[in-house]
Amino acid sequence: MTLHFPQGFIWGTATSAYQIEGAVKADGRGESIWDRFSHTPGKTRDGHTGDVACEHYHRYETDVALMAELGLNAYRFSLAWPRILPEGRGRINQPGLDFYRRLVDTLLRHGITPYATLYHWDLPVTLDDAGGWPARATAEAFAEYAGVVAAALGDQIKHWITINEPWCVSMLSHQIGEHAPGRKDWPAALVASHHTLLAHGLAVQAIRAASSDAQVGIAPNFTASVPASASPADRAAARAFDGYFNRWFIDPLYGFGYPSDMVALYTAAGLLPDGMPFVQPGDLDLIATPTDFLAVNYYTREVVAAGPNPLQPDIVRLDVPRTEMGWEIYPEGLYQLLMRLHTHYAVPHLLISENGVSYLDPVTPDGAIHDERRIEYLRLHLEACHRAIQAGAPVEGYFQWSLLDNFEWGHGYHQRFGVVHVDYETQERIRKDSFGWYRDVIACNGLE
Ligand code: IFM
Repeated sequence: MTLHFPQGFIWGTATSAYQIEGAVKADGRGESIWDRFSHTPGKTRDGHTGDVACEHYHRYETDVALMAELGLNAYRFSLAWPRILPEGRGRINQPGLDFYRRLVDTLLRHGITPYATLYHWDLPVTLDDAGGWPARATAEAFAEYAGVVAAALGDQIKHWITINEPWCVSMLSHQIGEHAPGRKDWPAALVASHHTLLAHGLAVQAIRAASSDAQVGIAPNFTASVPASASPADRAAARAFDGYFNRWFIDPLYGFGYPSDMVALYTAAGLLPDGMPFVQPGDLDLIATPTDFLAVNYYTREVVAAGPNPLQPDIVRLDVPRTEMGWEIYPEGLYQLLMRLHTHYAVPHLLISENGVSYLDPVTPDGAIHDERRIEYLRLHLEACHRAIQAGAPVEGYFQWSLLDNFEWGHGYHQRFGVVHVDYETQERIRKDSFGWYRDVIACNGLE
């Protein structure tokens, strides 16, 4: 049976600056927290860094040609803040803006609509040295940066995503410490989470002030949280995990404020020792400023059982097929998420801004890459997306993660999410089988 997507459906791929650009010292780019973190021994696997990555900074024309061959009508990429404001605020580095102008010109020439993410984790180090995301000033600096970029590029870029994955910006980076800047301070992470959302709200205003026809959204990452059993304890644990990972971010964005059950749990655990004085009058209204779309990043679920305390659940590892990242393949979670955003949060416009999978399929002697498992993963998730659309969820586009194999943060180059294989020795791009499959999906606007 053919599954047709609505007419005008947006078909894209997604990438981010630090993961593909390389050229970290080119044309006046400043240093970011990921430059510093990846160059700190022990922080990334085998000490990999984004210094060279896919050399996209110099090879963007080749990469846009691949996008055109795929038939994409949209491309999501991120701008590197330290290329544009090397010190985080103040001085503008024109060559940094010029690079994105060249990229966007090339996209538009191929009929590909640019979706620009402003923050995909490469905070200028100067701002981190001044306190980073736990400091309110970082949110204000972000708004300044957003205004500069929208004023400079808003004539051509009409779609903006403020922050990629606020859970990662705050929790993964400040509580768990796996991502730059690598802190392990839960109270500071909660403050950082607020400033990340505040930065989004301030940036929505700054972008709209600079570019009146801009469409703006944010891209939280969601993980389905499923109780390991029907026991009240496991259900409560799954609810708390959902609060920690999902509701803490989406509730304030849609006007519900911070979830009171989570505030109570964090308070009981001593993680909000002074309450929440960092939430200043007016902040929640700013955060809940209506946006033009919600961008959704979705990959997997966690199966959750009661643990030593409500904030430390046991994550149960079922014996099920997993991706190279160890993530369970759970397309039903995408369907449920889209329906929940539609029914509970009443989100009027939804985009799937990331969905994809890492597998390490070899290059065969004939130079091909037979990544059937990626095709299957993408197919299952597109089916889930289609089912949600049929059930009324206003899903308007899908951005596959990722166009190219790239620097997968702490995993370095040991994970490969691309529909295009990158040989990091030669920078050769090799189309995987999934590339042809996705091209066919786009060409017929659906799944055969
Ligand atoms: O590569 C990342 C991306 O930067 C953010 N979302 C998840 C992807 C896969 O881990």
